[in-house]
Amino acid sequence: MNLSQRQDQPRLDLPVFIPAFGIAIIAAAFLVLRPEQAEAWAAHLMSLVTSQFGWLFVFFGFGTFIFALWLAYGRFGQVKLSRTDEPPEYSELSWAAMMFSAGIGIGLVSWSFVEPIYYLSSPPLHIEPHSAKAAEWGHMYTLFHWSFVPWALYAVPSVAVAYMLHVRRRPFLRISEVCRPLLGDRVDGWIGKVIDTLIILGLIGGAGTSLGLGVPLVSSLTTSLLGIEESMATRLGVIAFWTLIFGASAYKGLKAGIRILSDINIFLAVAIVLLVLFVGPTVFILSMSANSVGLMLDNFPRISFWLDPIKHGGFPDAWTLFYWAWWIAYAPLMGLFFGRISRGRTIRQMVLGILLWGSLGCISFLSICGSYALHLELSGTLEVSQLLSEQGIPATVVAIVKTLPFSQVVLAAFTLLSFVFLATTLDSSAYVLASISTKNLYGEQEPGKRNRLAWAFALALIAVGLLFANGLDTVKSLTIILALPLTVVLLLIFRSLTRVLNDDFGVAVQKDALIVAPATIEANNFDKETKNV
Ligand code: NM2
Repeated sequence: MNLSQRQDQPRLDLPVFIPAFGIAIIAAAFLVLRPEQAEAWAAHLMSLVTSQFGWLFVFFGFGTFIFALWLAYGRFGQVKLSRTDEPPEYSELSWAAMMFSAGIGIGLVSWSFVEPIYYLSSPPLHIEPHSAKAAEWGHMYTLFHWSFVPWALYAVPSVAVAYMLHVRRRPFLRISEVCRPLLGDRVDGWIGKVIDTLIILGLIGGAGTSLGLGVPLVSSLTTSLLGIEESMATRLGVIAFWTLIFGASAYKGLKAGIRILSDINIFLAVAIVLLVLFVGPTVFILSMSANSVGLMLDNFPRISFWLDPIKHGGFPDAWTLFYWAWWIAYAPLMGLFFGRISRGRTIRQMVLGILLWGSLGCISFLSICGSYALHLELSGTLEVSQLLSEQGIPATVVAIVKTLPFSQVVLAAFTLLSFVFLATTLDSSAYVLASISTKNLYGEQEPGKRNRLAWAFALALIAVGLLFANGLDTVKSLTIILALPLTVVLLLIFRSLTRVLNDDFGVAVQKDALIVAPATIEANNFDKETKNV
């Protein structure tokens, strides 16, 4: 093998891997060894970020939503994400299902029953706690935090990746590559490394919240199913079990198995939600859902920008900013995945598909589960809000699930659902972390096994750390702090997308004669920047 061949082999990208992995390990060690200090630091940094940059997050979220609409309905909406006239690679339904199971995870199950209950006790916009208005707004706000702005945050980087992958035909697994139209060959230098490192750190922050929420929940569900005591040991057991599964899947190629599990998960989620809808207070659930749609339509700009700048009550910081940060943290990862599976769609089909299917899925799930929990509370069947403040999310979720008929079966299904959601989110996170920290990884090539295991280990360590520095706030802080620099990276990606679209199609759309056929594409000389094809 000569030298140039050897240089093209996939290998660890040390300038990306070392700082990112180092910071992850140091953060995890700090959480384990000095949990109280870590908690205090995290709280301090979080309040610094939210107090100084809250405006940035809300402008960014709303701006991304408007940008997504412009992509769909603006001049480039008809651009097809492919070089040939082929139909979309996947049918609409399997495309939507794949996106949903990748884009959503343990977070949905954790919050579905309890988020409106939190808002009932500490409502937005200084509404009277535990009032009827607090219940209505609490229900709506949950849907707001999981629908249009969030899915737009996933949609835009996905279009950028899809364009570079299927039209420019750059075979890559790194986000820095998406910035090539803007930054040119500088993405091969330190700027590219910084972009990739920030993306890795952001994703660790996002996965941290999933772990911080998911591990105790899976542990509580499993122990309650088996009738044993929940403890630190069972939580550590969940992490160990997950690391084992991940190790096996990295070594034995269990990808197909995980894929089947994730398909089963969609069925389980639909079955559970339908059960809740039909055995629960159906009319109340449907009325709350309709009511919240109206409330949201009426107040969308208001709540998108509400920052409570005078009273500083803390609601936007703890919720809206946290949520935007959490979605931002996962956006590059989802961009890589959604971009890959969207060949053959137009930009409009892709953006509207992501916005509508994603929002519809989340709104249905959260609206049904949230209304059910609110009904339990308001009818006095179960003191959900008291349970939540005294015992936390996992115990409350278990108690709510137990109010359903066939509770053992539902509990088993819910446990499986949560476990698989946690496993698939982490599996894909570790996979992408390993891909980004590998050089010269093209097409369908896989990142090295040891690299994948190293990231799985780092995530497991962070999960352990978060168990020590107990508290939802530490978890949330980690996400918000690490997502802040990602807003700049995403802005670069967005600008890069408009640049490349203008370069390739600007003339065509100005003439109002956009014909996206292979011949036009060849004439546009797309390959001018394409290497390694
Ligand atoms: N999002 C969708 O754990 C998870 O559910 C992963 C979380 C960003 C809120 C995704």
